[in-house]
Amino acid sequence: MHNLGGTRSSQQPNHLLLTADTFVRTTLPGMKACSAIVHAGPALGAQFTEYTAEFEPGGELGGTSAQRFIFVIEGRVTLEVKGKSKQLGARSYACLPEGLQHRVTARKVSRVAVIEKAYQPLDSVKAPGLIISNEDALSSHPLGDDPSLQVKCLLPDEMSFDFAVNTMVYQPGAALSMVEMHVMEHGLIMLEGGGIYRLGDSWYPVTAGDFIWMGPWCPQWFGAIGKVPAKYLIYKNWN
Ligand code: UGY
Ligand code: MN
Repeated sequence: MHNLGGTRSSQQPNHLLLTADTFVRTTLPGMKACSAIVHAGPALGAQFTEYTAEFEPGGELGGTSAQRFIFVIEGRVTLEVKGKSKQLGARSYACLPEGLQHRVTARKVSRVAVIEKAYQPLDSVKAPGLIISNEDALSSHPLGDDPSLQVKCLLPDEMSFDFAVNTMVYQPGAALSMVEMHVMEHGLIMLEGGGIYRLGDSWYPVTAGDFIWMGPWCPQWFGAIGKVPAKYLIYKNWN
């Protein structure tokens, strides 16, 4: 049915909600048999770039001059780096330091969240090395004292990392205990379930597949609604 121009997507000065019905695909330089849904980038005012890469069989990601974080949402990709080849299935991820030559290819249809950010070095802190892991291998901790809201930190809590990527799982009915306002910006992909996201002075229904950008100090709150847990992958600039 025609939606008569209606969508949940919304662009505001300090936040952006992108829903699947408004996704436009493009090919980024170097991509082969692969397209990108660009969610956030400098054109928006963000200090990082985030996109979902959709691979066809034989697909390949282009290069980047920035550090790159990849998280496999669906399918399987091959990461070739430092002379080794690693298979990354669902929920596997890698964090590739700036300047590290690598290839990301897929033999079957796959979807990968990609985050790229120019590294901001700190005096006397060594830049981080390569990280390859799977979310399933990590243990979670409650946010604050709420066991119904579990966080997994995908990157080590070390000053060498200038960003963090976490997954957050809310049991139905669980919510952030406060409206957060902070200097860090966020890029968020809803992976499962849904609920209500407060962004600025608006409350949005959100569901799996949506993307949200939150600018610095954007008022933010989430409550999970539905019969299944809500889960999202969230980036923030850090340290
Ligand atoms: O890490 C965070 O700032 C996180 N609690 N924010 C969010 O879920 N919107
Ligand atoms: Mn936050």
